[in-house]
Amino acid sequence: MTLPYALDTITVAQIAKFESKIMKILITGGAGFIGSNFVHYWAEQHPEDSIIVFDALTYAANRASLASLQNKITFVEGDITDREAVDAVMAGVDCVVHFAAESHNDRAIADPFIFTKTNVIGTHTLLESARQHKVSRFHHISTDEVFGDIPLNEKYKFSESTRYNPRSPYSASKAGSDHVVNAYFETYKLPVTISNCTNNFGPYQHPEKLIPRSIIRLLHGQNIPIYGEGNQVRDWLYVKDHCRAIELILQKGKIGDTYCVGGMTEEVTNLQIAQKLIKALGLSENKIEFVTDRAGHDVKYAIDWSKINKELGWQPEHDFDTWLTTTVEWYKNNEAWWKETANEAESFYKAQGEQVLTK
Ligand code: NAD
Ligand code: TDX
Repeated sequence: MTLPYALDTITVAQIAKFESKIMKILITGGAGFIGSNFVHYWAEQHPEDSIIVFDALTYAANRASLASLQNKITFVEGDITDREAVDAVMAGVDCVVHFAAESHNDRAIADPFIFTKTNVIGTHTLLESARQHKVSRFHHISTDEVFGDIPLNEKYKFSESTRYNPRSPYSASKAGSDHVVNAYFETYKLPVTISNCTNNFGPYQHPEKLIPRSIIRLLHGQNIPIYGEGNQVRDWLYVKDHCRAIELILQKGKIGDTYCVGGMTEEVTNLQIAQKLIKALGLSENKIEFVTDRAGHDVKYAIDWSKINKELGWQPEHDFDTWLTTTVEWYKNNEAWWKETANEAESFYKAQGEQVLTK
């Protein structure tokens, strides 16, 4: 059997596409948090490109995130597990940037099967369609959670060579998707790249996630619900820094390679984040409560981002505290964007039996 492409041919073709500047870019999950930030970023940085957003508009999507771009993008509502819909949108596409996924750990614990369906079958469906349509680049957005977690007393970090060891239904489904992406590179020479990034934060993040949930609850005069003892550590990455990293990978990344993207230079626990948010909102009283812990809660994630720094010249633009202040301001000024979904998120947590243990 002849392979659809020779690797050298694809590399040259891919470079030619990116140098020619005009590109048809398909962004899956573009109505979600990181996807919508990336659509804004790409439309601003590459106004000549044709942008198609493909999104199933699940509970996690918010059309309002793209409202100001209405005349600059094509929005297609569709499911990445639907091969016919995917084939229809893939025609003529040069580059796929794949964000669409079920992304929330607490929902994966409550209802895991949709995670395997969307994240593994959906990614596989896109890959097969991209192969048939001979796209010049498929970039897959993944997570540091595929590597498992790091004991709190250990100082090592995850890197591109860390063995996969997912511990939750969400991270297992993301790990599965990464393996299928790599298989399409090895077997069919589909020109892929992968980025494994850490916890993102910033505008347009669903109120179910720690930072927006905490800010919104403080704005409502409520407490921040901290799981367990709050000593868990995440490697926070501002979403715009992440968008710049993806752009660099698309422009200069090596086909078939993985890039780890993280943000922090020092460790900050969930409890410390809660304290920083209380201070940022000018509050002084104790606004923290300890609630039911997450099942199988990963204690620490940390990423060594030296590869993307050395090879592509990427680094975060500002430190965590600066970006956290920007984020707090955004939520203060955009209540209309989060009001409804914040109520839905709180109903979800209530239905899961979240209980206050101590204050
Ligand atoms: P999100 O939950 O905010 O948005 C996901 C988007 O995908 C939504 O718009 C949703 O409607 C869409 N979607 C879900 N199922 C779909 C389907 N079957 N077909 C088409 N569209 C579908 O997610 P996010 O936080 O923006 O994460 C984006 C990507 O980045 C995901 O792949 C996630 O695993 C990865 N990631 C996220 C983080 C983070 O901190 N948020 C960190 C690392 C990696
Ligand atoms: O109310 C809360 N209280 C709390 O203590 C919530 C919502 C979370 N937490 C804790 C759990 C985690 O230790 O805060 C930490 C962050 O939780 P999330 O915001 O739910 O993120 P996390 O589970 O770490 O996963 C995120 O980063 C990696 C994204 O949701 C994933 O999609 C990504 O892959």
